[in-house]
Amino acid sequence: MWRPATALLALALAAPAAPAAPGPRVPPTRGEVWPRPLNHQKLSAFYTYDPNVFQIVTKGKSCNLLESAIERYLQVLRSQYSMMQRLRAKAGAGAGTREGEGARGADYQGNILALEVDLRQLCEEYPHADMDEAYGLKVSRRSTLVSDSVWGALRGLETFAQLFYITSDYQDYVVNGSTTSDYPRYSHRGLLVDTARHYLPVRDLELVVDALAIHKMNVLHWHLVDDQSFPYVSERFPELSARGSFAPWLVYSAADIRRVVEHARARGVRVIVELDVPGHTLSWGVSHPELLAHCGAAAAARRGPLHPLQPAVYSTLAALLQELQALFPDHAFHLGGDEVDLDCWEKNPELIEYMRVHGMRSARELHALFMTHALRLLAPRAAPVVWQEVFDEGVPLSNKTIVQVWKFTNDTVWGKEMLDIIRSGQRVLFSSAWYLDALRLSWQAMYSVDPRRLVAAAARARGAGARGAAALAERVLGGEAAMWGEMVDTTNIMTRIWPRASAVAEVLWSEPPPAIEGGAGGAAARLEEHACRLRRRGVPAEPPNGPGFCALD
Ligand code: CP6
Repeated sequence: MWRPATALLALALAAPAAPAAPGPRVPPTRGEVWPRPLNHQKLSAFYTYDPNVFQIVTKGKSCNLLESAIERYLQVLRSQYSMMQRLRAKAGAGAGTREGEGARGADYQGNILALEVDLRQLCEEYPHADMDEAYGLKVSRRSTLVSDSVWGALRGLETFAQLFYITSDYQDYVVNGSTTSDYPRYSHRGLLVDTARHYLPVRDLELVVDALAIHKMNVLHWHLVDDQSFPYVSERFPELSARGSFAPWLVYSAADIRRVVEHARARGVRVIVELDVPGHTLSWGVSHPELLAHCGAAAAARRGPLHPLQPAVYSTLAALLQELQALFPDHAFHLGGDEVDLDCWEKNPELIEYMRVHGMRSARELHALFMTHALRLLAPRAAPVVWQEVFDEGVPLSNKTIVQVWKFTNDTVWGKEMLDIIRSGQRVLFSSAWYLDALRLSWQAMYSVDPRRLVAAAARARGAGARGAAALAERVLGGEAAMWGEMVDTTNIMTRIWPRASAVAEVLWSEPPPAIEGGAGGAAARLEEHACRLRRRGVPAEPPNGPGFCALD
């Protein structure tokens, strides 16, 4: 729905243009891992990969999750190797003059033989908010990957695969010796995907999850329903999607959802569903007009948000929440609460009367009343997530509640907003700087914002000491890049997301550089390699840096 607030935001987002990128190409790095590991030492010694020789074996604990991940990564290496073979064949004469292994130089150490995976603890079933993702990796002829948790093993396997590269003469697929010890700075590293403004096929959602895993991102935030469509097939209320979806087949059944959740689980990715209430719910009204408030006295008056005094609203919501919490095992559940059309409620005679009787000065208090009731409908174990308005409007929130900051203002305001939320006892997710639908936001713009740094700066500005500021900043759990769906569907969503969201992934996993590193090993060069890596792994990604090329088959 187009409203002035959104229009202003769109203008604000249109202002800073991406740096023009003419001139010489940015040469890609080779075998640099994205997001950059916290500690990584690379040797000049290198090994060739031969699919007939190389194997991955488990040494410690194992489980289906780990075994199938190992199979997937063996397949990644095999397919990259055959891409190299095709390039070698096409490079043809001139490139083929090199003779024997001697030509590979003094650092060449022969074939890499194996990776031993040493998992120290039993596997967990589902990824979760406090999962351990740390791992250690040593690459040599016989490489080792050590982790306490299966999630760390998954992250380490991804790093291992990314260390391999096709040589500049297209003759070999190789890996350098190295040692890595790595873990994430932020525990919540997510991407929002909106399946209500345009439908996305389940296969696309799975590909998005594959891409998240490549980035060691661990949350798919599924904005399932909105004004424009209701694609979720409810067991209790099938009419919601039967009448509220774009078309009868553009829906998500329970089986579809289980498929996405399982695909994500296997890759260490949590799926957090959002059922956005009480605004952004016009699609509910196609089959259930009685659930929406009229914005006026006349029967013909326009309908707005859910009716905050209607018992059927809460019984319907309770049933939907119960179904969705059974389908989505993650404890976090996003209830939305953003952009509620309070003007509409203020025009409704019944609500005007209620506000008068209860001494409410604004419809903000109705929003607070609605959210308070809605939050109580979640299971006791749930960790509720809400958009920032719910905090701004004074809804009493438990300390388990997570508040997601999204408004696009400026970094001083973002820092203050996050600090206020933290001081009130809640934890924070940050999205404001990471709108992928804003075409003019470059990867550099996304890369230069670190939410903890903003909170620490806001705390210092209010007189906190360095240690106090750092402790407050710790309450930022992480953030999410947001791919709102108005202007994307299956044709263009991947290149709209990648590789700009790669910048967000690195902010959230790695220590942020004080400034974007330039030069040969800098972020641009590494992203140049990474975007091509994404394409070779089947993820469409647009060129990040202007002129250049990606060697594919
Ligand atoms: N849809 C929903 C949206 C937005 C929000 N909620 C949104 C509005 C403006 C901008 C970005 C996102 N499209 N349901 C706000 C969280 Cl700039």
